[in-house]
Amino acid sequence: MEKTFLMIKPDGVQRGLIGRLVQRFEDKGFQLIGSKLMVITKEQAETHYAEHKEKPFFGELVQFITSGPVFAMVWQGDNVIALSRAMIGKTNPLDAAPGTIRGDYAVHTGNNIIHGSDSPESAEREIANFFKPEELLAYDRPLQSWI
Ligand code: RTP
Ligand code: MG
Repeated sequence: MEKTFLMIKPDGVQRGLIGRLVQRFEDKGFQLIGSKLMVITKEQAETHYAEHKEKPFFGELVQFITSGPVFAMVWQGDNVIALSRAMIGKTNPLDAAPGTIRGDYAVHTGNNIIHGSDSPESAEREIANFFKPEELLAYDRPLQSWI
């Protein structure tokens, strides 16, 4: 089944949103198969955001994402990559529709609460950057067939 990497950024952790955000993905029907509260290293941050290396905001982005604890998660489900991106909303909260996470909780692009992988290739790379294989659990949920 498809997997994605979601990460509640330092602003989301500081604002006490972990529980509410986890709830949204559980309510949708996705399965949490790994999670941890962690302060990510500069190296992990630079690898994670490597596609933005040449952008003017790269330094600020790495500084922000390493500035405090994040809540790193791996979620599983059919089409979880695209569906969780839809739940997260557009990068700039000005464009993010109400009802999306960024639409509901964010005001500025720099503090946009949560990250979600944007493709199967990114998901695989990002999961490997933050989790060891043994930190991900496979477990049956009897109600899964109703989702
Ligand atoms: P993310 O990777 O964090 O899930 O966000 P995203 O896919 O929606 O957006 P992306 O283009 O990958 O940008 C990564 C993060 O960089 C910051 N950013 N700042 N100042 C700016 O113009 C700017 N553009 C992007 C945001 O924090 C964005 O989430
Ligand atoms: Mg991105």
